[in-house]
Amino acid sequence: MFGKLKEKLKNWTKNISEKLEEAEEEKVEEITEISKEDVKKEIKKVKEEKKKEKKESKEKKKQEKTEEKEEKVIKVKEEKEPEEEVKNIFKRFGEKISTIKISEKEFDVYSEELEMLLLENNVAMEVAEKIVKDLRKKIIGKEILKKELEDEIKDSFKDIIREILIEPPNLAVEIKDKFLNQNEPYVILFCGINGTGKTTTIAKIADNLKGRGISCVIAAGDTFRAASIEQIKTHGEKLGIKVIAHDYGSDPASIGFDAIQYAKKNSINCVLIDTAGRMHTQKNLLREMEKIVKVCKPDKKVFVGESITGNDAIEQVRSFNETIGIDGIVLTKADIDEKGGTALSVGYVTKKPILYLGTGQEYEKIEPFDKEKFIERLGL
Ligand SMILES: Nc1nc2c(ncn2[C@@H]2O[C@H](COP(=O)(O)OP(=O)(O)OP(=O)(O)O)[C@@H](O)[C@H]2O)c(=O)[nH]1
Ligand SMILES: [Mg+2]
Repeated sequence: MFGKLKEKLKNWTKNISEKLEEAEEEKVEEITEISKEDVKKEIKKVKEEKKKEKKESKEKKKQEKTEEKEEKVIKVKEEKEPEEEVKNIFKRFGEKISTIKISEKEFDVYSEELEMLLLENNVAMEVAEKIVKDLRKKIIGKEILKKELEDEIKDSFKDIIREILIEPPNLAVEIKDKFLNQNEPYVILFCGINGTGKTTTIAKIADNLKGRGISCVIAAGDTFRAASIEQIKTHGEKLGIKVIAHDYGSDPASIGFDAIQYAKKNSINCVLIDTAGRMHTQKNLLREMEKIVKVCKPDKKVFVGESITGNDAIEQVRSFNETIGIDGIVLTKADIDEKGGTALSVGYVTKKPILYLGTGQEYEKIEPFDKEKFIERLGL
């Protein structure tokens, strides 16, 4: 999962650290060469002074013993000076050798490459630009210990991604809270284009919630696609979860409404409403979603998109968000997504959290979205 983006990011951070370190070493070598010259000159100067003093002291041979002693003390003191000077110079350069300051010019060489690799791995343009801009702000001009350069870049990345991803709410807690406080079922409406995994996700979530002691009822709101009602009924039977269904062609809003009434009567905690897949460009079908929203007043309107579709998923989620105002996102098929950029972008462009990742076809293959786990998966 997300292996490509992980590998590319790893290569990029390794590459930029190594290249910057090499460039810095070349600079330091030059400086050190110059400094060696300086040291030589300094030593020569001190030696000449000492010679001159020796000569003078010979001339003063006849002076008293106490004066000679004093001179010796001065000599010893002066003999130490060249060593001190060498030490100081190398101390100064030692500090320079162990730290790096990345300049704007140096960063620019690598930033284009970074932006390209992000775009190639399904990161939306605005998100790629934000990452580059934020990384620039974080690392340019900062005094960084050479041996910590790669980690410093990785840490900066981590912080940026943490900022981009939105912290998801705990759905199970919200459902329980609503039921406890209002004695009302929590209603979740699922939407998205055809075949993204809405029905499978509903079955997975129902099963997941059941495991947490939360009861569910499913509304078979896809009355359009052939065999859709049978499909969801089969899931319900397998999982032991009630499915409310009408005939094909009937109004999905009224099925949702009936499921809510059933939940109220039977003290069921949560209602999950399935809908027919519809293209985000079909305005009349999006308006049908508005009607379901008006009638069922869902607590959460969840967009279900495929992790693998990249920019298409971004367009879809934008369109659904504009029509019905979504509250959260489920990204399915993350198990077959090598890129990972959709997960990074889809929340940022809508400012809505990813609630779950679908990670396979089986019921247990669903994970509540975890920011830190995601960052870890990117190898950061
Ligand atoms: N690998 C993988 N496959 C998935 C995942 N979620 C769903 N699928 C598969 O995707 C296909 C479509 O799933 P559905 O749940 O029928 O999708 P849908 O959005 O309800 O489709 P429509 O009702 O036709 O719009 C099925 O074969 C599922 O098994 C997932 O997380 N990973
Ligand atoms: Mg379906």
